[in-house]
Amino acid sequence: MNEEYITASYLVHGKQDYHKKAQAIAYGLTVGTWTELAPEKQKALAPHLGHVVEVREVEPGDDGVERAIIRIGYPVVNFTADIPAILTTVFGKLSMDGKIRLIDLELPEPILQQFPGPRFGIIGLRNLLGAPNRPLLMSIFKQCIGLPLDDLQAEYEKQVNGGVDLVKDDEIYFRDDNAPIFDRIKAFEAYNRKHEEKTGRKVLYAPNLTGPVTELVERAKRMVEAGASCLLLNVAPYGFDILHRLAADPDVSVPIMAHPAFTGAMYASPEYGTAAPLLLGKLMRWAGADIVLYPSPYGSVAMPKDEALQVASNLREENGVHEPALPAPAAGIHPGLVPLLYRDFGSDLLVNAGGGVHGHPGGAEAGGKAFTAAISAVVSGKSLAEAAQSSPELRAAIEKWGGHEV
Ligand code: 1AE
Repeated sequence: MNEEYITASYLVHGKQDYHKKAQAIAYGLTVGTWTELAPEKQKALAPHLGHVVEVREVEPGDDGVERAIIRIGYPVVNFTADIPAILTTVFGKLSMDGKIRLIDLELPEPILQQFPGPRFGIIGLRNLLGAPNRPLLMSIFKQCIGLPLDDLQAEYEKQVNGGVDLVKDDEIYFRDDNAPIFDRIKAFEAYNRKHEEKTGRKVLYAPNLTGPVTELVERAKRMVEAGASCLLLNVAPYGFDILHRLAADPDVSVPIMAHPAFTGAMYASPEYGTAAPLLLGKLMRWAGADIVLYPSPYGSVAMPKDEALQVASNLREENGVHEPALPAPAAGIHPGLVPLLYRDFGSDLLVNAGGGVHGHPGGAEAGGKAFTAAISAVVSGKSLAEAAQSSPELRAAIEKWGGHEV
């Protein structure tokens, strides 16, 4: 890769002169007009001039619409090393200019090195949890808004006793007047310690980091000081740069979990916005997420399988600089889907469920046990049906939601 340029790839929809469009982007988003500039001005601005890397027409789809992929090189000297600078340059005004979609970004290594990336990554998380090679399991608090701490504590204990590795707050949990965040952290982390003493198993709790954006780094530090072992952040509503600043701060010394809230407004259209593998894969990882939640190809909020796999690949594959981040393809996941997730995503996967834990006929503890039985089964090459013979919790889950053997 040319180290002098950041390369952005776009999918342009509709018949047009793609070369002219590409040239207009390369000039328009770097030095403005070019050919009309006086020679001395051209000389001064030349280091800042974008260039067309590629224009490739793609086969029209079933809809018959013509499309092309355009790749533009932007001089690195135009940027500060942060996601706001990159997104504003390569897809600021352009994002509003007709049917055009940002599908990829390639950063040269010297720029990539200026992004924090995951502090823990997959290996760090596995070390923290003492779980070297199986898929990890996370449960999500549900129906927590308005509940008093005692009720939440009881729910927390059930989730942990079910055998999960992590418990996260629901991402919509902002008003916690009846169970303030620092009280939750102290209570739940105390239970984590007790649980570890009894079972030897570690559990991480990810409280929702919320509040005015200018206060988030300080608040995160106070949460860590209070004992938080992980943090949940709704990255898109707050902006990628706050994730970057949290991940880069040595005092925010716990894994950061990125929730995909609001990103559907950015990636879901095939013609506009930003492709999910870039948004939820590369950008989240560069900015420092250790774990990234996003829709799985199954369940209630589905993402097409090829996209979901590409998000995971962008989170996990070698990029020469950053630790791999852990994908958590989620939403509507129940134990019967574990074989499909394991087949498609392998071991470096966080199985994540809210309703699939709490909605178990035997309650949240049984829900966790059903998932752990399903995970043990797939890892040891057993079918769900076989595993269900020795796990009444898994049997009940399959009776309720069905089971998918592969
Ligand atoms: C892709 C995000 C999933 C999520 O945040 C969530 O709350 C899922 O809940 P369930 O498992 O669908 O109940």
